[in-house]
Amino acid sequence: MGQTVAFYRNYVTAVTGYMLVTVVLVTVFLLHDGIGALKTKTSRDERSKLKTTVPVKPNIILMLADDMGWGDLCSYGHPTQECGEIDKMAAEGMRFTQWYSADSLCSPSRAAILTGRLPVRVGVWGGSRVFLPASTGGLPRDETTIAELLKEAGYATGMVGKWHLGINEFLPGDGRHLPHHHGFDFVGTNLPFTNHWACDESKVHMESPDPMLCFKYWNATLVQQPFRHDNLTTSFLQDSVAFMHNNKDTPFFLYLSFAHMHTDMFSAPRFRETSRRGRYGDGLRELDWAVGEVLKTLVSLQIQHRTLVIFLSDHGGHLEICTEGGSNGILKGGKASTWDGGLRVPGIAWWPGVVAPGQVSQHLVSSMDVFQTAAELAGVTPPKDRIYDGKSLVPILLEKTAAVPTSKSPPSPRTLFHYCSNRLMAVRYGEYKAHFYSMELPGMDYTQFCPSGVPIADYYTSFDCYGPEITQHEPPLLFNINIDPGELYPLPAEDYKDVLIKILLEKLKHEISMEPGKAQCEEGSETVQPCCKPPFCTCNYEPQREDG
Ligand SMILES: *[C@@H]1O[C@H](CO)[C@@H](O)[C@H](O)[C@H]1NC(C)=O
Ligand SMILES: *[C@@H]1O[C@H](CO)[C@@H](O)[C@H](O)[C@H]1NC(C)=O
Ligand SMILES: [Ca+2]
Repeated sequence: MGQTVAFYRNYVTAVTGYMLVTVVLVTVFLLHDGIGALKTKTSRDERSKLKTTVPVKPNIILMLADDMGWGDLCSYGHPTQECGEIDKMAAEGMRFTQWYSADSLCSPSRAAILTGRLPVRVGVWGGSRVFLPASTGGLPRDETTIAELLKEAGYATGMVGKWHLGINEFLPGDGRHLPHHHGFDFVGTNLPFTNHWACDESKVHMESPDPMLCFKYWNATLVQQPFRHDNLTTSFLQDSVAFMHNNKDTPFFLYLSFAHMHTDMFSAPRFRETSRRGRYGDGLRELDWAVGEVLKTLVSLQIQHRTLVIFLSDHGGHLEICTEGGSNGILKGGKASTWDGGLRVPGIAWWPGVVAPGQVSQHLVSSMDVFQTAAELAGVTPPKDRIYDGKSLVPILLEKTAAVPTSKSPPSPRTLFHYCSNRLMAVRYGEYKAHFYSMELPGMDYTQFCPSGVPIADYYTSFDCYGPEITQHEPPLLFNINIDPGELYPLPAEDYKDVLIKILLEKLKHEISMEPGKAQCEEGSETVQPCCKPPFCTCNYEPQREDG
């Protein structure tokens, strides 16, 4: 190893001159063309081709699962999870094998999906890396979300489910960071924070739910604290279906963000003990049912041919939660880390008549691509004064590859930057991935931490991006992800000089363009904590609903 490091150092010295020249060139390029030049562009040709093939201003539905791992679905190879509606959606559309989230935790990943930009640019980093109920920060108002972008094109915009992009700023009820401030005209039942494991009603983890962490809103109003789980998914679905009905004649954008598969595990009584995979599988079946109902609604309204539906997870499975943490399949690590298990997610696109059925795409794509895809489909230009990290998926969605993937690698190498908070941890460059830093794996003693498969603590996500759990790699730990998707066999630096040089140049170019947004996850105040009836903070203003 010592020899390799020495070799790498000499090598880096040798290329420093070359890199300096590049710095100058990149700087000149930036000054000359402005930041706008780094944006992805759609050529006129592509656009006119698009007009003839794709309905203009289609509806867009984004369904997001929470913490679902890459290996959790039947269609992604889980050996005991029942096959269901999501797998049918995949069979009728395009299933991506290399879809990457922009971050391995909830808030930053969601900020990136909605803005098409890396969380570090947006400012969703620092402190706890996610928003807590008492956080005073949130998704900054000057960011343009997909909802705001599409409103410009005349879309009706709706949001239902988990938000996790900030709640209040100054007062417990000011709701200054809630979805209605970010372009969503309709906001139904929502969890401004999350389905935390302290919300457990099954007594597996908690005697009783902690109201301070478990609250449900209708639009900007607190309606239930702590929230009940039995009718949660039904409420999300009913609100979504109502929104689709009300807007079937105008283009709409619906963001339906599920509480599943985040711990705690839950499902309505009729889904309990229906999966051979236990509590996790039961919850997944409930989520799966709701996804199927959304697609069926589109078909019954006869608008499926002008609706693109994307199903994603916000990041990988939460491994230290044991059997309640899902599966990342053959990938290494999980939630909170920049190993592929934390970042690679199930990603499915469905659009009858436009996306050919049975497609399996091996293209390297990112959750940040949804923003540019929406912009292209709606024919709107995103604000030009900022850098975007995604690109439109429209050309890929129109591809008609064989259902059986070919051995050809993707046409052009794509570069993805994987962060932990504001620290650049790893760079994916085409088939290669270089870790400059990596996070310790939750390689604990499972008999001690997971008695009977049930976790005793939720500690791993609190790992700091600068703490002792982080290892620096010099030279970077290099893997060929095409050959070694489990990131098990590092490649020797001396044999991959050319690759490392290219990666270092990409990294340098990226770092020059990087202006981190002001950290939003650092500050908090107990005075902004949502609480419906002090001092107990418990209430239920929820009207009776039928379980769908
Ligand atoms: C949601 O709540 C906000 C703040 O009270 C309000 O301005 C907005 O009109 C509400 N939206 C709907 C659809 O009721
Ligand atoms: C929730 O669903 C159950 C059935 O699972 C139903 O009996 C109950 O009335 C529902 N509760 C509310 C508040 O709608
Ligand atoms: Ca999550």
